[in-house]
Amino acid sequence: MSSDEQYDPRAIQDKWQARWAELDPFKAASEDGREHRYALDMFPYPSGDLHMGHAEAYSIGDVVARYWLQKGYNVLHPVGWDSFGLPAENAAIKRDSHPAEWTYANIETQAASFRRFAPSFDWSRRLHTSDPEYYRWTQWLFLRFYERGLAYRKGGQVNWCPNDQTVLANEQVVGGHCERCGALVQKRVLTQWYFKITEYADRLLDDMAQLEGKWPERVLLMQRNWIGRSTGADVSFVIEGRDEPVTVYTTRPDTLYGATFMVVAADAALADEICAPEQRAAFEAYRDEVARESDIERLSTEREKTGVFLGRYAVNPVNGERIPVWTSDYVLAEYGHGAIMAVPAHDQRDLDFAHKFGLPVRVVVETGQADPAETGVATAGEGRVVNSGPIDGLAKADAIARITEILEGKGLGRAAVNFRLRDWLVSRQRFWGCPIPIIHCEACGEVPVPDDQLPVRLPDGLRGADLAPKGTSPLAAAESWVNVECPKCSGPARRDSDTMDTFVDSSWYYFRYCSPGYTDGPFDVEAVRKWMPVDQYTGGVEHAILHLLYSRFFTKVLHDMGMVDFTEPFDRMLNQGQVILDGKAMSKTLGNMVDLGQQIAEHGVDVVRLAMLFSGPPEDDIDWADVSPHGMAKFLSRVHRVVEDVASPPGTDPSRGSVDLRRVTHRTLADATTLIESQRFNVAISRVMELQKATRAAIDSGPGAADPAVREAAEVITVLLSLFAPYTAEEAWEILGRTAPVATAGLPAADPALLVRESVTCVVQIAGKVRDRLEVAPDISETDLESLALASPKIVEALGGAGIRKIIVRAPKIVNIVPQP
Ligand code: ANZ
Ligand code: ZN
Repeated sequence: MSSDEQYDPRAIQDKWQARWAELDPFKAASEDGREHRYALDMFPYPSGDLHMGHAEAYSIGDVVARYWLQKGYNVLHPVGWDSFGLPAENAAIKRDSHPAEWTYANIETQAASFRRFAPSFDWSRRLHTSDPEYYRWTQWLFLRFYERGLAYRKGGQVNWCPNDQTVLANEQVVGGHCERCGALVQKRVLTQWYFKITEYADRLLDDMAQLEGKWPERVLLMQRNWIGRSTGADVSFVIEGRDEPVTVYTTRPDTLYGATFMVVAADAALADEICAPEQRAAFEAYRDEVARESDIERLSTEREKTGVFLGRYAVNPVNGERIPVWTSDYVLAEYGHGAIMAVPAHDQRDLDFAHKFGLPVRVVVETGQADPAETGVATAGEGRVVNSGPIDGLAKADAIARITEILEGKGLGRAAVNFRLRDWLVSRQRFWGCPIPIIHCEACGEVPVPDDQLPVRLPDGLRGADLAPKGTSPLAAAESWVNVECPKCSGPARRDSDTMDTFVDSSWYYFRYCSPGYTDGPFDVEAVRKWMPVDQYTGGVEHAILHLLYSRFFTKVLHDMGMVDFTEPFDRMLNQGQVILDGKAMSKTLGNMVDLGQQIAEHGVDVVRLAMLFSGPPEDDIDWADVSPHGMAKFLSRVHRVVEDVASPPGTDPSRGSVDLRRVTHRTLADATTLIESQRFNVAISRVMELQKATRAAIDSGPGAADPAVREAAEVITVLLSLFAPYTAEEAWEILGRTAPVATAGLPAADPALLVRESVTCVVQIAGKVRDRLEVAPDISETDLESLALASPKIVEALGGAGIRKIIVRAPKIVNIVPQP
């Protein structure tokens, strides 16, 4: 290319996209002795084309993958689609088509956009979770879970629209109403499939020790809170007129003497069972009201407390006191034992309830704070136990230990642990998902589909209105599909007509990438041993809880099955921020969307990528209004010109070049490595910008374009730029007379001899006499120099403990200390 040719981002995109397709530089290699790295991006859901959020996430993930490539590692950087899910089904109903049509058309659109956006994907490993070759193994895994007792059925609550007569997914419930018709959503109990994730609750918590310092702290915190391990005690209360005592779970057994009433969850079977006849009508009306509330509403501390007296009394096991039993919505049926002892003096919810219904308040922990009965503020802090017989005077921890011991001794209670985590409800009454590979036979019960009959494919022939919900799963209507022979007794049987939550599909896709075409199992154990755990996982913080928890759970089960030898799938995690506009997250309703395709058409891919990466640390939000695509475009064309000006041939030995420029080049190389490894991509880019400036200056007013150091600098700029702006870098590499692709050119090692900063000698005097000489940086600050001087052993010794009257610092040359006389 001649030197007067302009930098044209669009032309180089078309040129290199075609060349890269031929070169295929990003295929992860089979074993070849190099170190491995696995860079994983959260795979996309195919809803329309890629948007700004994708652009950001994949730019970030790509820096990491491309950095590892330049370091010479064998890199696995795959791509695939999370392609089952409700939006495809809704689109199919609306357009009278099949969800696959919408899904695969969108995948092709996204794939084309990805190719243009140019992440360093290994396209040969591409997968779609809705392909039978993939979901065959989702079903296979389901069956292994089933055999281990980790997949089971029980009655579970679903959202039910009484008008549409259908089950609603959580995302179809908006503010308690059906998204389709606006009717008030009800709770219904249906038999559902669950994964027993609670069996792994302790390990999911404890194994987080492996992730400390490698995952964002807030993600670890969210995981911890979601699992919610709490410790306390189970305590038995006798209910008058009932043989079996009722157990309550409490984290504060030290407050047992302060229990002034009991509360049973309105939707717990116990409430229904013990309700006295005269209270039944009130109770049932209340229970129906509660059935319409979400757990979030129920646990809100802002709402006024509601409840009904059940007309019964319980007996406090430690002091024999009779306390009334109430029902309320703030106690949840599914947590602990669905019933609590209420201690209004020390629990705010209980205090609010006591105030509303005129129930007594008794202080049993003296905290020094004002009386809760008067202030309306429960005292939850530390203090000394009072009014509590044998545990009076004890501090909280001792009181808990002592009372638990007493209860255990009398068989009235014991120490207990509770988890907030519930089993994972995996069945969905939906069409576009992975069919559950179970057959129901009247004679044999649940019968797993034999492995050699997998996959259980989705039935053909259903489309459009056939997929609309009809009370049960649309699959149940496909008679010829549903009715099968029992694999065990050959009698008439029916297929399970539910499909799996799409979170099941995404809980194991990263294993599949290690051996995508594998036909003897979900993955080749050896391939997984080679590539995994994932070295870095990049994706949105919106998946910080469920997706990661489920993936961690799957990995632990696979570990217990002997299929993998690690227990955590993702070694490091990076959550990118959001792309926002004028301070608000981009959204269709706010109308503040910026169209990615249009941005790319206007500025080119490299500018968009660079602008995203340069805007700040990757975990921060990007306000597109603050981003300067024009500044980035200018920088790229400056790089282009520097490269065109290089006047020495490829392979020129840089060692005879300008030392000043070489120092900048090697300092940039060294710093860029550290900056990229600590994910400060924006700072790394600004260092490349500085190097570009220094090179420009060397060409224009320094040793000139033919100096070997200029070529060295231009090549380092180009290789570093390939992490952020691959098209411009590739074009530059060609102009420099090198062979494509620049992506695997390799990062030269920084020469330590060129990293040594120059130093100057500083004289340290005491009362005018030279006592020490220090080698310091020429730009050292006065404060740094002063503390360096005072820390010198020779100075400490010479001062001999004398105080200091005055210090005069003239950085970097002289420090003069005037001691006390
Ligand atoms: C008496 C008490 C006194 C309590 C006190 C707290 C403070 P975590 O930490 O979440 O495990 N509780 C127990 N089961 C419940 C349920 N099904 N629904 C709602 N609340 C329930 O909280 C456990 C505490 O929450 C328990 O300790 C119980 O109230 C309440 F000064 O018992 B506590
Ligand atoms: Zn049978």
